[in-house]
Amino acid sequence: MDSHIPSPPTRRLSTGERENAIDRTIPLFPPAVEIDEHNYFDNNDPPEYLESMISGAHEFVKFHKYNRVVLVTSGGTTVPLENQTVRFIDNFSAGTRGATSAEYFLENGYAVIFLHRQFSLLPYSRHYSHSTNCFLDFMEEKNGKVVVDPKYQEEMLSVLRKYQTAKEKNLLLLLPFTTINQYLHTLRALSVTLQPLKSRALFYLAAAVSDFFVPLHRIPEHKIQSKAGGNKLLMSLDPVPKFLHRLVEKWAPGAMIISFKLETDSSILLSKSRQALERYSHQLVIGNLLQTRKKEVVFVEPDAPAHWIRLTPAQEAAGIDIESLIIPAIVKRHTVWIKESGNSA
Ligand code: PAZ
Repeated sequence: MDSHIPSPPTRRLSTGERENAIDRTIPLFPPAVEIDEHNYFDNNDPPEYLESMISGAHEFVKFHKYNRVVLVTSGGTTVPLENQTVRFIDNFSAGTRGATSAEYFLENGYAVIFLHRQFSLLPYSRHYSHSTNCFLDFMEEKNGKVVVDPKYQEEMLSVLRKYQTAKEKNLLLLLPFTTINQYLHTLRALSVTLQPLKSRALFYLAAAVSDFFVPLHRIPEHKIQSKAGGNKLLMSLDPVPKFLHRLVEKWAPGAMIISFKLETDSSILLSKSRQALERYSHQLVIGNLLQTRKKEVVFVEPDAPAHWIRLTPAQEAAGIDIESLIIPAIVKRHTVWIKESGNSA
């Protein structure tokens, strides 16, 4: 008897084909307008701690009322899938760009508000945390006491001094976030807090902010259960409103605003950066590619050709941070911005 066993249907679970992925070539979402701002902030509650956090920030800004203050955002926002959150969507960012940049801003005389993903890298401690070395590997025992291993002494002393100076002079305010909602509420409230500084305020938006989220009214309270017989979790995510234009026009008028644009496809980096600049009307977009972000970035600004900043092979081999080149270039532009605005610095 001729038995014919049918071959199983071809299953295309994940093809890796472009058309099945998010299409990054479609135009950016339109910028949020006033009604979008109301819709978002009226329907997604602020974090409970926001008021006390902002009162600390207010004191910090008062203390630095004649200085330049930079708000550095750093690390990735999460998108919770449950209100009592067991699961969430995250992204790759460790906060290296933000934490390293904050150190160079401090070196250049800025006071820094560091709005960062909780437990991501922090200025100064980044040298000894999240590394393949456990912090205990930097220590040794000597005469029954714990001391720093002599081979790390010199570098650690230099880092420690800078850290202590920042603390003693009240130059660094660390403010954490975890979710996209916490980030957006805090960013808006901080922007308003920085308004008295006018052009002396600088925004350096390096955080990797989620593009999609689950709005409060659709988020389940408890852990999503797997059901017998069901093997798929289908979710629908809304686009996160693009508030950069609101920030530029309403939340922080007069401040200098810099955003980052991350891409993985080098052929669209420049056009996407230019598009963001035109769309949000701010002062500078710093484009970078995931693969090369630690050794090259591109400055895209109005009325100027794109300007690449690159580490030389020798600088790369010597472990020079690209942020040591990026920040002085920004400081120059900020000085011009302050002068042109007629504000004293
Ligand atoms: O945190 P990290 O140093 O690993 O990465 C930094 C970065 C790539 C997140 C940052 O440089 C950046 O591009 N931020 C904006 C990302 C975006 O386009 O939303």
